[in-house]
Amino acid sequence: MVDAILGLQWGDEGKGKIVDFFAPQYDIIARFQGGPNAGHTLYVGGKKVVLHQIPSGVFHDNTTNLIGNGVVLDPVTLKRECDTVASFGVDVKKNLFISHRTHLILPTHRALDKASEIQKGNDKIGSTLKGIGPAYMDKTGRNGLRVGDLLDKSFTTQYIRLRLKHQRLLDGMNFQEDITEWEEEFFEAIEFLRSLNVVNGEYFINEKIAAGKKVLAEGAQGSMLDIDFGTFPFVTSSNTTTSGVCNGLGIAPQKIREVMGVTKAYCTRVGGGPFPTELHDATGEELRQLGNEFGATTGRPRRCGWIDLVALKYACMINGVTKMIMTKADVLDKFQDLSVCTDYGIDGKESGYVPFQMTRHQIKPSLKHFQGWNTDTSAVTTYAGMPEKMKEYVKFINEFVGVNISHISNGPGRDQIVTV
Ligand code: 2SA
Ligand code: MG
Repeated sequence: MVDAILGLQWGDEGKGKIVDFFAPQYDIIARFQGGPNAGHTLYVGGKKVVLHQIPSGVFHDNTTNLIGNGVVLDPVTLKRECDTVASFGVDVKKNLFISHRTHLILPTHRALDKASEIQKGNDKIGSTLKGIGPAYMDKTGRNGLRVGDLLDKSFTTQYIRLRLKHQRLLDGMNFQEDITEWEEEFFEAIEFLRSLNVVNGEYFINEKIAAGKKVLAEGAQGSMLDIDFGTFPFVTSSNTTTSGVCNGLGIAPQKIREVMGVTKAYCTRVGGGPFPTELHDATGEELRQLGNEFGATTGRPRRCGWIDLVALKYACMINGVTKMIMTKADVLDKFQDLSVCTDYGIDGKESGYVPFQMTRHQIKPSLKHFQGWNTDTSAVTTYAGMPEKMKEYVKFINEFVGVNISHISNGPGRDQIVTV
């Protein structure tokens, strides 16, 4: 049996904390897509840790953590993360497993990512520059190198061949970057990677499922950044939605039970691209400050706005969400008034649909206003103890989207989460 935790917005919904919260109920936590572009923030013994590629279950005893084939893996970042995790006394050689089919991010992928963004100029995606897009291009273009290739004697030859191809592309883009240092680090890191548990991921996970083990699939980024269903081209290069769980781990759809969708009580986006409910005013700034909305990987300030129920309903449909988890509800504690978007005004007409390409239109969100609860909720431990005005807000969202919120996170702490 497999449950999934996925982001329903543009990433940074607080999935890391939620996975960490639910982790004790599972035997295996598995990442199925994305790579070092993710930034999953956890608090372990009061200390902040940001994970990028290692599943967020790694700090729990008795959980097995799997990096699935759908991930693109940067060995350098992985080694650094493993060092961090080891400083908390976790032995990754015991509880971290990596699929042999996982594609590798090479130093030249990162250079290509940078070159592509420069070439796009004002239309740049706002990529995290971790080499994600180029690594997935090499996967679908059938050129990429995989973790399993590391165990082959010809790896260095294959590496040099691919680097040469990248070098030609970079020359064509008139982009030069000295990758000598990256490459040194890369070769050190792959030595380390070889010492980890590289497994036949699809058999590994299916045999565990057959033996009755419970799997939690941990999504990265969010549904609106999905390569197919997100705000293309301002998306990431993987399927961040439920279907990605099947492809990214090698499991069949009927094995998936709960799909837990995580949404903030408001909305943020980092990088370029459309964001209908974005607030460019003091309220947006207040959300950013109160919510500490800065990229966990890049430190970039996140764009902030009201919750977008048109997009949320769409994300629930695509994912087959069975329950929603609302995070950062406490960030709204100080607001007198709140708004939610219930319709898009597209070319003068109201629409409840996410359009083909948001950038083609000037989208004017229709907002429904709510009175804020204006109480400090960060220490509340039961839903009954939450302010009535928050309950009205939650009820409206549940009814609009057609899926219920089952948990509300009211602070970054492990214990700050309330069951509805
Ligand atoms: P990429 O690097 O090619 O995947 O970028 C493509 C777009 O996807 C967005 N993206 C993200 N959005 C939110 N959070 C992400 N993770 C980090 C975090 C980001 C950070 O947790 O904060 O630290 O800046 C993430 N990863 C990718 C990205 O902004 C582009 O719009
Ligand atoms: Mg994040």
